[in-house]
This record gives sequence, structure tokens and C-alpha cells, in this order.
Amino acid sequence: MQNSAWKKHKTSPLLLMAPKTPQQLMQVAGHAGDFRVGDYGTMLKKFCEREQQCYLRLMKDALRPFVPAYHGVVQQDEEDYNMMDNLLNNFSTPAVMDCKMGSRTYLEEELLVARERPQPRHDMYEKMVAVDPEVPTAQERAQQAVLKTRYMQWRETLSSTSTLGFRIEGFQKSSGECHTNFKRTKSRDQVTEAFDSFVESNTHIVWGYLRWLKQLRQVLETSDFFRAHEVVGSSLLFVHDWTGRTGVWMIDFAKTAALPSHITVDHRSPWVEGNREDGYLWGLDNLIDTLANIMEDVID
Ligand code: I3P
Repeated sequence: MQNSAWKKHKTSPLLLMAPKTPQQLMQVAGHAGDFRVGDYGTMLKKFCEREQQCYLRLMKDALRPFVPAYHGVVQQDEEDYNMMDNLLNNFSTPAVMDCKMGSRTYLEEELLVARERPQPRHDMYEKMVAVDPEVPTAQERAQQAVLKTRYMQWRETLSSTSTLGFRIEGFQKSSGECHTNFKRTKSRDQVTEAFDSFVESNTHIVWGYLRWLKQLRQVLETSDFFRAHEVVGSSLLFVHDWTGRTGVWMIDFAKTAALPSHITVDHRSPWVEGNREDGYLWGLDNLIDTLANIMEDVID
């Protein structure tokens, strides 16, 4: 359910978990291996202190209804895990989609590290040339490696992250059919097409999602947590099932950083290094407009 990296492992962790029951169908995306099924309808995600700090604050924030309930740290096989509610518990064979929010997918501090201690990565070079062999520079080709920030920026401009402030990472329909090939899904039309496929053209579901997203936007505008954080690499988890039930939750706070008290962000302004803007609300505005357009096209 948390995090976003089925792309890393090619196969959706959802499939790895053989989702036969709602309890098992719990991870739409995420670094495979980071998740476990917990007791009493919970899920466990590999411990990350930054994420724990976020959840502790979120449990006392206006955003609480829009995040999984957090239940503290548990140990399994000598590993620490953050324990939280499995958001899919109340759905019947749900369909799930992971949408990564924001106009930037790496933290400013990652840029600084990349400058001070550059560590070009071969795995990211390979992922890059698999999509477009023309992209690496002569130097990157010689090294057969690229910096992570360079890779992340390239992914942003290739997808709708840079143009719309969000991108579809992947989805799984209730049939189990999995779609993860969205690296080049960039235009509003392409996003609309993908979304329409996810909801199987069911406008009742689109309507449900729109209501959730508009409520979320209202709450974000008042949230103390949101005001005080740079929210990067966080996703919205969309869930619906055949009964028409829908839900949207914010997940994955491993790269959400508290802002120094002298910095304020509006989450809509363009990012320039140092201003810490993440484009989260800009993306949410565009996501809402995109879904609203689907509804208008149906009504027209
Ligand atoms: C991955 C994606 C993830 C990122 C991961 C990338 O690329 O950008 O968000 O994890 O970095 O490999 P892709 O989607 O193209 O597979 P983080 O957000 O946690 O940094 P990683 O390989 O260092 O985990």
C-alpha cells in the first residue's frame, strides 16, 4: 500500500502477494520486500524514521482521515516496521492506483549530496537506456552510469510530473490485471485515457474520486502538517470496488521533510532551488481538473 517502486522490480508487489483476498491485496506499489501483512487488518512497512515522524504528526492533524491510521513500531525477524491500517480492508476485491504527487520527486538535500558526493548509478543508466538509448550524455555513456537526481529529473520531464504536477505510477484492476507502463504518460489526454481504463469508464467511480480529491484539497489548505512540510515522492492511493465504494488516501512519507521555520511554501509556486516548493497542490488542482473534464465530456 505504501511507497512506490513496482517499477523498480518490474512486477507489481501486488502480484507478488498473490492478491486473492482484500487482506492480501494491500500494496499497490512500493519497494518490494518493504511490506508485510500485520495482525488485525494492519500492514507493516519497513521502518523509516522520517516517515514515522510524519505519521505521528499526521495522527494529530486535520489530515488524519486522509492517511492510514498509524499504530507504532513493531519488530518481525529482527527488523523494525511501522504498523498502519490496511486501507483495502473495507473493500471487496478492490482496484487500486498509485499516483505520485508533486512537480519534483527528489529532495533538495538529495541534490546537495549529489553535488558533494556524486555517486553515478549503473542501474539507473540501464533503466534510462531501456526507455530511450539517446538520452545519456557522452560522459554518462562512457561511465555507463547516471546520477540519481539526473535520472529523477529525466523521469519527471518524460512523464506528467513536470507538466501536470502528478504522474500515474501504476494500477491494478479488480480482475488482477496490472498496468505499470506509464513512464511516458505525459499529456492530459494520455492521463485521461489511463484513468478511464482504471475506472473502466464508470463515471460513478470518477464522481466518487472527485469528491474525495476536492475534500482533500480543502483539508490540505488548512493542515498545519502540510504547511510545515516539503512533501516529495508521496502518492495518492486510489481505491474502488464493484460496489461503487471509493477512497483516496495520502501514502508514503519517506521523503517528506519538515521545513525550517523561516521557510513557507504554498505548494503551487514553481520550484527554484532553495524555495522548497513541491508543487503538490498544483498537481492536485490539475488532477481534479482532469477528472472534472472526464465528467464534463460525459455530460456534453
Ligand atoms: C525509481 C523512482 C523512485 C525512487 C527510486 C527510483 O525510479 O524514481 O521514486 O525511489 O530510487 O529508482 P523508476 O520509477 O524509474 O523505477 P525514492 O523515491 O525512494 O528515491 P532508488 O532506486 O534509489 O530507490
